[in-house]
Amino acid sequence: MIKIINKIRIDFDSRLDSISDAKQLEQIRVEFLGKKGQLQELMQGLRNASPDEKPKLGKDINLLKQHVENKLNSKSACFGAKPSKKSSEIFDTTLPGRKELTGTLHPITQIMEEITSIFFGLGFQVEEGPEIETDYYNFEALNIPKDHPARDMQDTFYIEDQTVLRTHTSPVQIHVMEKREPPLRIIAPGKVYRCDSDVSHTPMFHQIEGLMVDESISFSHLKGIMNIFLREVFGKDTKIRFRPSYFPFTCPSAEVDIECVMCNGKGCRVCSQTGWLEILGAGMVDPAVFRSVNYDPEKWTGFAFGLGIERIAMLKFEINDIRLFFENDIRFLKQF
Ligand code: 2NL
Repeated sequence: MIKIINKIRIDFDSRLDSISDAKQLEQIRVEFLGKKGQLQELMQGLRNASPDEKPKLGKDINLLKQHVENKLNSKSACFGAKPSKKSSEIFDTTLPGRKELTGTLHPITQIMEEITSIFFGLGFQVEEGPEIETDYYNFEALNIPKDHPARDMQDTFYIEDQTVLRTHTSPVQIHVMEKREPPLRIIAPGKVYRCDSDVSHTPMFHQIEGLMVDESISFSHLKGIMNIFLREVFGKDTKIRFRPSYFPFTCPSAEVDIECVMCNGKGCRVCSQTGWLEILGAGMVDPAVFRSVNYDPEKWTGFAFGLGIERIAMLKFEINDIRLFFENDIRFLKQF
């Protein structure tokens, strides 16, 4: 049997030397290591060996097996593919590469960037500020005194007695006015917080506020800028109307509507049969606000406006539940 083992070894070595491709290599592998291969046959022959020969013969067969495996493996490196590996492990260098999946901006971020860049083009500077504010910056300086009904309207999250999560981005403009003299053209985009939750309200949402202060700024400037902005976002033929309204920080105040984008003014469920959609609130800065930042209301006038990003995004993308923006379901997000 020792002779057979040596013969197989010599036979294997000379066969391996003569091959020239991976296919022949695989043939040899099957012939020697396969289920019906020569080494398997040797193992079966071992059963008939005498008990004192058996250990030595077993050891020799194992050494031969190792020799065959090692040589097959190093030879296979010459041909690229490794025949001793499972087909799933073979690396096919001819396959095209896998594409890297790229993400997209969140729809809210897209709208924020779009609106910000429109105002940037109109000469407005972008300003940011803290999301945690004092009662003074969120309310007092904006002419919203304690016990004023407007405070209840805002459903404020209180952190401490005099500390709140900002309910609008107006405090940003107060900070800027305290630091700088007019003329001023700024917008303040960011997160705001109100204790409210249903299909059209979430406790955190996004707002953009704008402020323009100079000598002899009038309501016509406000109308002009709002018209340019709304036509840019909703299309150049957008119909726009101003309705009288009330905010403690502006006087006079207005709400600005566009013709319903769903029904083109005919009346539908989205516009509650009115044909109009409320888009933003605006007005001339109340003299009381100017006094709290030490601006002379006799010298300076200005307009301000505020709008909710989620509301704009819902109308633009025809989304009926605001909560979809915050679930971060990839099937929702990849549509934008
Ligand atoms: C709305 C209405 C508005 C303002 C925000 C403002 C800021 C300063 C002074 C005066 Cl510092 N006004 N902001 C003015 C009018 C309306 O927002 O419905 N927002 C979603």
